[in-house]
Amino acid sequence: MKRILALIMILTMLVPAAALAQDYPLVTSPEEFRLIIRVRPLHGNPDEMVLFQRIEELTGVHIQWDAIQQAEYDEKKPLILGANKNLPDGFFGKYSLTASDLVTYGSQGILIPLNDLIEENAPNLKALFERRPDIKAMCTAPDGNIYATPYIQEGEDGTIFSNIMINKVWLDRLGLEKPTTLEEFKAVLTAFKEQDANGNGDPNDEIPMTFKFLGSQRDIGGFFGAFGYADTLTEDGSNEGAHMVIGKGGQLVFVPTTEGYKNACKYYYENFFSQGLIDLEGFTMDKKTYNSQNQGEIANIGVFMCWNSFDLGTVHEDEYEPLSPLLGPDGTTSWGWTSSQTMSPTGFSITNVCKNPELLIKWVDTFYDPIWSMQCDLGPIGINLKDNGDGTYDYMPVPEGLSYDEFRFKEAFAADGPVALTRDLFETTIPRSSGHQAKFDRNENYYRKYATTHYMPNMMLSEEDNDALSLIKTDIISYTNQMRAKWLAQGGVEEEWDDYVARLNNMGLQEYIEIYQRNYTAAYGTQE
Ligand SMILES: [Ca+2]
Repeated sequence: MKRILALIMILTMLVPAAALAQDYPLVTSPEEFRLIIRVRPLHGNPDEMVLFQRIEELTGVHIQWDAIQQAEYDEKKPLILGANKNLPDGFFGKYSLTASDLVTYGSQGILIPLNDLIEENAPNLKALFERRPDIKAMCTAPDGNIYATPYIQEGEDGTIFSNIMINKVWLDRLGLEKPTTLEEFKAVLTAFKEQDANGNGDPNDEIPMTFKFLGSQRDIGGFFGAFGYADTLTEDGSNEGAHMVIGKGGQLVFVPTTEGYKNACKYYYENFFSQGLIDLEGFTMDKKTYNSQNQGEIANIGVFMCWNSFDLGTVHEDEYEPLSPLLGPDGTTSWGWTSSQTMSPTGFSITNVCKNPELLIKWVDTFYDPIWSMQCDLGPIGINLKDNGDGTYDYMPVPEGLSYDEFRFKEAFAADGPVALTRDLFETTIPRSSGHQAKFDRNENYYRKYATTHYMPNMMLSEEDNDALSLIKTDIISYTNQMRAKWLAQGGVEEEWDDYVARLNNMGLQEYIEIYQRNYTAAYGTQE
């Protein structure tokens, strides 16, 4: 039954798009555009990527790629946009512009509105917007204009970032079960710490649990959910709403001034950090140090926070199993989820110097055809993917000596392209890689039912709101984060709480909440 439904879904989804498909090639004589593209160290040279060569063969459009490395991008971008000189015809890719760039440079006329261009020239995007009004809403700026096409990747299920992995070999050696409550978790970490869990005769070389403070999926923001709401995982809250979550009736909540947050700080300090059960190095270590742990001959980490099970390398990966969020003292818990990691309003933008925006939008619309989206993100058919001939695809084996990502990023603009890989496509047409499948399964089997804290989504704010936030946001976020670290590592939350709340209010916390609330309500109403 599920398969039949899936088949009907593909047919209803693809047939209208196919009927409206572009006429290729798009031009009868060669046409050229110059595009800025931000490349990661892993990406191949865009001029040599098989993906772009095939798109050129199909469309007849030549692209002069102006590639800028990730490390230099933030420095170079404002020079290109700010001076409004030497503008390219467009900006290509998820990180080529930010949501606030779209509002700023869109309102100045440097980026042109795409609404009508899409309506008239972009059948794939038009079909996507009709099928997924939520995506269209995300792409629409406060002034009603669409200044960029989106990036959508729902295959891996990045809606739930953070996973907990626990060493099953250690549990078995010590005769312990997987813990389900914080109390049991404390007993397990205590045993890991004291009972030579890795069995090498040295009772002092185990780190019961490691994490990286505000290091995204490596953080323990999710653990606050055992006392109410899960909290932000990143330093500035980007992608996870800056400590803001969506409460009942679409009312936003600033988690770090809730009673549950206060209780969580006290509990984790008293029961875990002050007991040496969670590594204090987690507050200061960098990402590279974090990821290079556990590489010795014998595993020395009991529990770690991660996106993938191989985030601490593959040497001891097999010893670990996923752990569900632990239940708090009242028998409940909540884990965080977000839509912002899988959906971004920035995929491709056109500037006011482009002489033929109709052709350029037709060209980029090609990337929103499901099969070209797939190849842009996962690699070209015949290189990274195998066509099974029945409307489905498989992964080609990774050549000896390359990692999967090296293989994937070489010939395609993996991870950052203007693509729409929606969840339904992964259920019908596109395979998940083994890593993506594992992440998807972990989320479904261990986290989904606890994922009740919805982090505030990224929103495109007006320039006025962005300006108002820029005066207060940094202070509020950095003070909040600093106090979270202090209370977890050293305690003192109860004594300092009232002063802390008063100080946040003086910094403009109520205005901060009001700005986000107004924008959230305008976009989503009372949605939770
Ligand atoms: Ca040991």
